[in-house]
Amino acid sequence: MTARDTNLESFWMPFTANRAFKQAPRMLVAAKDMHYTTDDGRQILDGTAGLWCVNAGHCRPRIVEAVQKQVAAMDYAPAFQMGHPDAFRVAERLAALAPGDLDHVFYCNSGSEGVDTALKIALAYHRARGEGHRNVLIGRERGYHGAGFGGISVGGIPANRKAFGNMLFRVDHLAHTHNLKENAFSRGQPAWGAHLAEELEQRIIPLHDASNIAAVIVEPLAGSTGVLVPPKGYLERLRQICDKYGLLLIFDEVITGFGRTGPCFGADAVGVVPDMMIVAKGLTNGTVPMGAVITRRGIYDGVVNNAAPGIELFHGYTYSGHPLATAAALASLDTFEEEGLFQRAQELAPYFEQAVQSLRELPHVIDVRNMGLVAGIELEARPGAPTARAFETFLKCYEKGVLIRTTGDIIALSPPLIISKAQIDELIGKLGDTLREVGRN
Ligand code: PXG
Repeated sequence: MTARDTNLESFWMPFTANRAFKQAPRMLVAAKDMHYTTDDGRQILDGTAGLWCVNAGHCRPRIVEAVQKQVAAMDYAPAFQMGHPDAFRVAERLAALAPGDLDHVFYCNSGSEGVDTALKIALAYHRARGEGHRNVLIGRERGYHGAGFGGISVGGIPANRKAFGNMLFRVDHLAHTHNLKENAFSRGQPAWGAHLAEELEQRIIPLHDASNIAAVIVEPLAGSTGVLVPPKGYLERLRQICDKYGLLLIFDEVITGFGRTGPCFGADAVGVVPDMMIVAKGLTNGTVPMGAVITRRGIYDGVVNNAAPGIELFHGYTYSGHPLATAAALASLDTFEEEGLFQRAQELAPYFEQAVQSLRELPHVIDVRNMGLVAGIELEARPGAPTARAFETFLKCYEKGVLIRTTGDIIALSPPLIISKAQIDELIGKLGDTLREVGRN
């Protein structure tokens, strides 16, 4: 049976226009390094690292072998009241990689679970210190924190919220930092916008009172909502205000983790140490689902040491620290390190910037923004048909053999960090050709 004979009806696809897809499916059947192979045998250059996760490129031998070996040696180990060595080893590696004293690691299986875990740890931490009244959670407009109820509550993407009514109710949102009038075509972090952090101190803290607020959660660079690069000084200012009022600062590094913005974490790129970081995606190079929350030592100590004897935190998942995931994580971290991929991302960033910024003259391009190996190209919406222009660009790029992502009328590029200069030229060249064609209407 070939992929073409597959019955497509039963699979309810996530975040996908199911009816349109099933009319004209786009099927991938293999992957290697920078390319996918389609079911009709075409090679597709991966401009998005899968869904922002395959940072070291596809089917890298070290990772493949580690997972193959692990599945034959021990397929599963109970996550509660039992352990296996690799779970501790990955935690130790992450503690060494993470900035400051973020040195304790709680495992889950996805970014969405990581967000729920971090929010719950924030609440448990305050409660353990006798401050259970701190239970308001502050997110940000245009934030994406996964698809769970916690994540959509602190998240700020209307389409992800409107059908679902019930949310966490003790939540407020900062304004987002996107402003085309001030920041269009900025290269790297925009100069304008640090002052937007003041809203936390000037509006949100007085409204709820600091004594009721548990945490502020933001993506260092907002990915899903269209690559919103943090203004210079903005995250630094959030850190100062959180410190002043005892609020925990959570960085959702699901996209920014593992070299996307250049250094290992977005936190490193801006020199800010959050209280917790959520990671997923690149942690296993996308091969096995895995997420983790990395917390400062004081948070672990606060929850664990203040608890009565016995289980300290009533939270966790059957697959927390799954042996296949930890094998994949160790091999991925080894690959990043051995190949110097974060260094490579930093070295390639100026070339990538030059290439993406060359798109600015093309029809309907109203912004190009970039940081590390991630870029957003914003198109003017077609009158009466928002998202159509970008989606048509996506479809035509796929026909030409390159994979891009779109959100609304924004194109996102986030290639594996192993991309070559020639492949950057190919990606941007084909995207440019497509924008010229699509721009005719
Ligand atoms: N936080 C952030 C910042 C994310 O970007 C999640 C949490 C949720 O992760 P899981 O593993 O539960 O999906 C994400 C996920 C896209 C796109 O192209 C982005 C994500 C997932 C799929 C597509 O914008 N981000």
